[in-house]
Amino acid sequence: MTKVAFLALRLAGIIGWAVRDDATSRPTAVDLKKPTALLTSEQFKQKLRDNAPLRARLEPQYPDTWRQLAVQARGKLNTCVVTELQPACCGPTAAEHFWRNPMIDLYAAGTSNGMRARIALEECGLPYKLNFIDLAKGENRTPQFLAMNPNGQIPVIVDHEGPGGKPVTLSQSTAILLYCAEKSGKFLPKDPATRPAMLQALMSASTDVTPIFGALTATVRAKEPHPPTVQIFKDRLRSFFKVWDGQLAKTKYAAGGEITVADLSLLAGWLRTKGAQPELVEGMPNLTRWGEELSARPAVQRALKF
Ligand SMILES: N[C@@H](CCC(=O)N[C@@H](CS)C(=O)NCC(=O)O)C(=O)O
Repeated sequence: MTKVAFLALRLAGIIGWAVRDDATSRPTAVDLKKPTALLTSEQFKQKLRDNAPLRARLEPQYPDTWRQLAVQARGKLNTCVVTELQPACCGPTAAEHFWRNPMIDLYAAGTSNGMRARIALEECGLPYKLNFIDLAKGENRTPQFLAMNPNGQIPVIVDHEGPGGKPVTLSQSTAILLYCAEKSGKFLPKDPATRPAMLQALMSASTDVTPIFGALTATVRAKEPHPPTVQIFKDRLRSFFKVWDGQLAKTKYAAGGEITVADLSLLAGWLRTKGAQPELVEGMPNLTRWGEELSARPAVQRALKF
């Protein structure tokens, strides 16, 4: 059999499977999207590895289906049509969800605030597309960007299906974090008694740690750095982390025994400080234990790849 004939048969088989999978009258993946590319299994596996938005979109809602998808990618098929195979594997409901559920657009760069927003989207399992904004090139100052955030600051999200089905444009990394938490129902303690501690921890992470890190970075990068000013910000930031280290000696996470938005917020500040000024978080075993545990989470790992 020629290679072309083999691929044609394979294609027919996969599409047939997609149609058979859909036992209801709902539109199938085949109706919604035509196959666009034949991929080798290696290319397909790579696509799965690279496709964080696809994972973010499907994995939380369809963990079993996702595993099935991964298994198929591992060996069963030598070739596949990626646009057909993904929904076909997931059955009609997931297929509809996959093709119809609109994405959130994230405009960000790998700064602490950008990380905070992306960690929120990944951890909350919300489907999104990253639009990288190159701050050095001034991409945050274009008329299009300023229309989304007149302050010219990343991160910004555009949720094409916000409350009431209407689009929402949102800046401020902590607002985005809370928006994602509310939208997904994750990382906000249900018990009202634990909410004050969560709010305090969230504000400390978002309004003490991150702005001081930002001020420190600006003074370090100034054309003519003023060492005493740099030192003031370094001391201040280290003292905040020292308090966090003490807190994390008493509680597993920032606001108690469960991971909340406060942890996701603090993590962004800790990771950036550890990367840029490691001495400011050194010698803090509880903070290190906490930071290493959280940063090993697959969703966080995905969020850090800018
Ligand atoms: N409070 C804002 C701060 C955002 C912010 O400072 N963004 C920085 C990057 S971390 C930025 O876009 N700077 C570019 C500029 O101001 O020109 C938030 O939490 O999102």
